[in-house]
Amino acid sequence: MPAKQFVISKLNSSITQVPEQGMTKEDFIDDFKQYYVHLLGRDENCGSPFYAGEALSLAIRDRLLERWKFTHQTYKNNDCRRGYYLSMEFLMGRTLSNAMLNLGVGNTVTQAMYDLGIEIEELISSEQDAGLGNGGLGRLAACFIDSCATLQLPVIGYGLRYEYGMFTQTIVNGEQVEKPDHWLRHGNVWEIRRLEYSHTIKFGGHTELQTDENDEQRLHWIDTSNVLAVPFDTPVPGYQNGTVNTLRLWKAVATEEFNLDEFNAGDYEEAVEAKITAENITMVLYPNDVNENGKELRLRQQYFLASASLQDVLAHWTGVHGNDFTHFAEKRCFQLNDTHPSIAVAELMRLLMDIHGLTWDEAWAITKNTMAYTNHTLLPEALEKWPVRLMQELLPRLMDIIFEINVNFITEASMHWPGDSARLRRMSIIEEGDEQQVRMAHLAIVGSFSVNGVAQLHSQLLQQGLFSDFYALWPHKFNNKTNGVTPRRWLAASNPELASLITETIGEQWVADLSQLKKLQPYAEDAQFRQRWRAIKQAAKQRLIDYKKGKYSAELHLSVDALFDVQVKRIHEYKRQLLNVLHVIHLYNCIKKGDTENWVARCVLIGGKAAPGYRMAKQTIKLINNVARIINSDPDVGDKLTLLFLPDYRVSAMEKICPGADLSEQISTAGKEASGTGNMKLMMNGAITIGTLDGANIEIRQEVGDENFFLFGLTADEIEVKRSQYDPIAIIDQDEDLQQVMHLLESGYFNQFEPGLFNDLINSIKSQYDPWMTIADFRSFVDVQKRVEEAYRDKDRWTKMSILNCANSGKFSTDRTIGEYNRDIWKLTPQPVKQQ
Ligand code: B0W
Repeated sequence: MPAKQFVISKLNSSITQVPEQGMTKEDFIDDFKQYYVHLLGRDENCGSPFYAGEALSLAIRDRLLERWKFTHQTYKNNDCRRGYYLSMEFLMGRTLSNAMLNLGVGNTVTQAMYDLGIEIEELISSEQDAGLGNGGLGRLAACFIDSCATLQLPVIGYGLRYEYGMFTQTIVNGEQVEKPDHWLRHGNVWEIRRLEYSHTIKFGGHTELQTDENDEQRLHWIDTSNVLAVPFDTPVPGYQNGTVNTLRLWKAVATEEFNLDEFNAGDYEEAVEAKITAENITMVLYPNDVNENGKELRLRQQYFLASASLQDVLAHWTGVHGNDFTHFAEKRCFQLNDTHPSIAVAELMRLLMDIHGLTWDEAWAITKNTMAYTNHTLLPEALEKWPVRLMQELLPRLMDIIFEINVNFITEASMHWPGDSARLRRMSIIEEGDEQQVRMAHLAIVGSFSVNGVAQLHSQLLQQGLFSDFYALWPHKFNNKTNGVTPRRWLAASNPELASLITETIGEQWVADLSQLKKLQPYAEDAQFRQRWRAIKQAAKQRLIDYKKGKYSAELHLSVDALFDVQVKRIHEYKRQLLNVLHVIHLYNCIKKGDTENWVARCVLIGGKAAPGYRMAKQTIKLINNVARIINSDPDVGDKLTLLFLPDYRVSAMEKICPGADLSEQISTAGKEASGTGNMKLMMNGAITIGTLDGANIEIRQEVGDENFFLFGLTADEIEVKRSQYDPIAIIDQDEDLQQVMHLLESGYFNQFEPGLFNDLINSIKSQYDPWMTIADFRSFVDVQKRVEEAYRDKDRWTKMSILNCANSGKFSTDRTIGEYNRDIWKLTPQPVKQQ
């Protein structure tokens, strides 16, 4: 229910009379004290940085709120076309330092806190990560909304406000142990609850034909269990441009009438249970990443997000245009972040027909002209399917609509391929079999005007493989949008020393136009510049050591002169952390054999979470920790080699890791990593990639040149050709180094008191059916690692490569990615916001 107009207009007039909050150091000190003392009730005796962080965040938030309001007004006044990014994940991380940077008050605020005897870094570090995502897909959504605001595009992010985000990972006896992440325990100063924009979401019940007042028959979805969707808004500031967009996250709340009914019937327990069931919907993020899932609660989450967001957009529309949807498709556009919110296709049909009275054809024309779908993975285990039975039970009206969409679609496709029943069966939205299933990707493709992959190779593989039938039918729908990362968080904020050197050298425009980094290229030849670059990298490595040493044992042999070799990402077989471990064992074996001529000291850092039910991934973590324990305590090794598993890898950890990385491990089986985005963050911070021709690695290599990239491994085509005669045992037999590595592993050297512990892992890579073909790439990986060492020994050469990697990372800004989404798909007009 919108607030009454007269109240708003009064508020408006009074607000414009309030002077804008000041931006001087003194203004921040005043506001900080005000919040610290009067709102939070703290004084100088409170030692915790948490409350000081809250007070400062509130002072910053005030400045965002003003700009937020002006941004709203601008969009409203211009009645502009708008975009909506629907995503089950927004992996935002921390907010304070990013907000300071984008507001342009970093130095002022740092100084203000300093004057109060407070280290700004302490406040920044005291903030909890908002871990509302698994990995790349969720972080991409967060980078995207940062870029939308920076490009001044009218885009709202819609997601779920999970009470518990991605679990906290602890390591006990080398094994991953998951702890719940109750990130909202101490509240969240950045969010604003907007009860007045709540919506009701239906589940269950059944449909019934009823005759309406115009004597028309209409389907009604009745006898449902309802849940309330309550929005919480977070401001999303653009980079120093006055724009503040919105991230709107939905929380599930039991409806009052629902509980009252039960309560009045005298069934208190059932009323409580119903409340718990309802509120469970947004209780916890599923930590599965690209692994198998299919839980009913997950489908409830997906529908809850889709329905709440669409109702919100339609309520706003009818508030301005009444029930006239003639221009809706010209003015609105939805981007579906993978299939997770793709039930939106059917839900928009339902809302337009059943609630707003449009005909099927009118509703379908709107739906297929407003929905766009991004695919993020080719892995079959991640392709979502929902049993028809489950959908009929939970969302009966939606299932009816999906059947009808499918009938119309099959009719269209059969005109294109008359009699080709095998193809039609392949393409159908409904998969036949023991149990009928809804193929969500097919629903998303049929219901959208755009389908994109997230890197060139990935989009090409979609067109030639997974979606080839659809590509043949509708080639115009398909396009590529190579991923990016926001340079604000991933360079300007996380690596301030390097950022200052860059700004001093080429000016400050690179922060909002990353292609400017190219201007650094000539400086790779400047010895003085190289020296400064190297000093900054060494200092970052030292900070990383201090951070790790503070957290773990002090006896570790860590030196800034060692090569910092980094692989941080979700643990998955296709990402081949195992290949990395095989190489580490090989290096260890060389040391033990005394084969250490021209040795380059190396510190291998591996971090990432395994899905709690993914056995092989969890064993990989255990293996890394066991190998680390042996290597790090072997006196023969000393400082030649260190292996570290970094527990609880997350956004704020990556901000610390990126600046200190030398080598970026991107070693997935070719054709399996859709894009990768960690590869871009590391490149931007001057790390050099060792990688396969997979995902965005290919484009990274194109940008930086072959001589500044360490390429190895089979290509995606070669992998598929070799798969049928893959014989890992024969490969092991012919490679002495590999034989010795396998011998160490199989002899139980790393699991002396845990016999047989790694048998499954060992057997998996020795199997001719190993889908990830790890053994196939071992030799070429080890050989190119030799070339890495050779390059690293030549400090000047390495530093040049590092500078050139950063200088050529401009393409991998999400400003470029979002620019392309907008040019090809959304077609929104930038809306500059005037400071009023
Ligand atoms: C994430 C979560 C789930 C789930 O919870 O069910 C399923 C699939 C994903 C997922 N994540 N699918 N692909 C990704 C990653 O997306 C990023 C961003 O595009 C890519 O860089 C990665 O290559 C891809 O694995």
